[in-house]
Amino acid sequence: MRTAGKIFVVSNRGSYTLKETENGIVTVPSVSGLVSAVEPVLKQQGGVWISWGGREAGPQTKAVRLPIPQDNPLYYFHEVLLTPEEIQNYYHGFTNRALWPLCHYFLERCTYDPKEWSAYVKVNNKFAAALLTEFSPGSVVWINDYHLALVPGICRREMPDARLVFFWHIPFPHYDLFSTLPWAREMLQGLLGSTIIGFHLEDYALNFMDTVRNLLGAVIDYENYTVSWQGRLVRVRACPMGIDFAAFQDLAGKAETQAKARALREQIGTEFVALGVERLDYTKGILERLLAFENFLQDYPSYRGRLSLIQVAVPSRGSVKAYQQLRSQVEEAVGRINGRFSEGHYRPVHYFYRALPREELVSYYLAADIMLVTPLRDGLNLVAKEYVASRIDEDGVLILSKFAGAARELKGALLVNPYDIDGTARALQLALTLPAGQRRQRMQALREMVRKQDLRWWLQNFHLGSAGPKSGEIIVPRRVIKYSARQKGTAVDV
Ligand code: GDG
Repeated sequence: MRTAGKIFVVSNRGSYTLKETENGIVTVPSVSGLVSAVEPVLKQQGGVWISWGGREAGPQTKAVRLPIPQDNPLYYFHEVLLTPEEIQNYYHGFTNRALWPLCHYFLERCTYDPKEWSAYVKVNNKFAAALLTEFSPGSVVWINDYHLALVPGICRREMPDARLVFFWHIPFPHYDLFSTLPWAREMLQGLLGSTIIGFHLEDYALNFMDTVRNLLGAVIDYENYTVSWQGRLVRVRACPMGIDFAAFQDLAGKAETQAKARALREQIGTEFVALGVERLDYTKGILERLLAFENFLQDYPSYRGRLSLIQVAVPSRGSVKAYQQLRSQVEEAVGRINGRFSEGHYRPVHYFYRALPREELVSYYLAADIMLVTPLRDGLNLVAKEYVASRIDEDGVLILSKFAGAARELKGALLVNPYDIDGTARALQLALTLPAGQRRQRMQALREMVRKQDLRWWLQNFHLGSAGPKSGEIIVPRRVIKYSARQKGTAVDV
């Protein structure tokens, strides 16, 4: 079945993981920034989400196309099946051991393996083929993230006039780093099949354009953010994703959510509560945060017994060795801190290795005096925005890493360098002693920003709605980067 005038989303993982049971296929919700951002759009506009549901291809396994939700369909889930070799080489391999660490500046964690690259090419062709069976002219195609960089190039050959919007959700690193990838040119050529390529930050967009200029010799117009390549004009956009502010605000306003938040505070039992929530990933700085918390309790003994940290670590990429190692290290640190500082009923760290339902997550946000979002590097970070949107009481302090893309927008947060363990400990002390008036002022400013630049704002700005850019239309960037300065390698925002 084809769906006209709708949106076709393509991404590695979708909103659900599919599991086979005796009673048929069941859907288990997935947790990620991409899902949080994409699903509301699909629910609103209708269409098809093409993604891998986590199942292996096999002689008995047929790819499915499911209505979501099943009883009252808002969109369809088109499953792409991957073979065990593809899962190993494309997913655990090239995307998780090459592209992810590379784009987050962890060059020492990168493995560049030709076998894994071949699997990446093969799987990108699979996704492109699935899209070609679904696509109907006049629709928007929204391709997501570093897993599928080749899809625009492959599809462009078959659909020369299609509007292919690509969004890169993670940082795009500096040319020096990206060019260490042996297949960097192929990746860029794939991406340039898009009509528009979007990034969260101008820095990422500029890194991309510099890399394209240096590696492909494409002509870049830094003033209008366009790339001329093989007779086509590709637009580059920098636009940080927003969240569904109203949805978080509404959830936070519910009596049940507030009751849950109070119950959580009671259960923890301390005067102050700090919170960290993220996928268990080495980019998120969980270990460094735990060290900062340990140093804090060491250096400010008066807070022992008075401050607890809740750390929710959502299981992620558990079959990749680096993630298994991280889990052991995090759990060892939690054990050490609790061993050192527990007393009577007091437990310093409350650690959960699981995902919480969305309603419960919001009650955690409400219960936390301090939210610690301290990634070592992060494309944007939606958790920081969700905390702010949930704080309808205009209280709470956000401690935010300066290496999270969201730090560019979230003025009002206490910014830290997560590598500076003592600096983060000092920020905790500052957050705990900030007068109520200042907390309110900062939270009001944060809420204003997250409310204004919400998901709807982002969709309009990013031309993902039905009124997208016409061919030949030039998109003007929000700020102009001085061309001459950029050519010398330094960006100057004016
Ligand atoms: C990538 C980029 C970029 C987390 N724990 C639970 C839960 N979550 C949800 C949050 C949030 C999402 O997962 C995480 O989004 P982030 O943006 O913080 O991080 P990534 O997953 O790394 O996302 C990131 C993003 O893409 C969007 O472009 O911002 O930089 O790395 O929405 O709410 N949700 C539920 N239970 C949990 O325990 N239900």
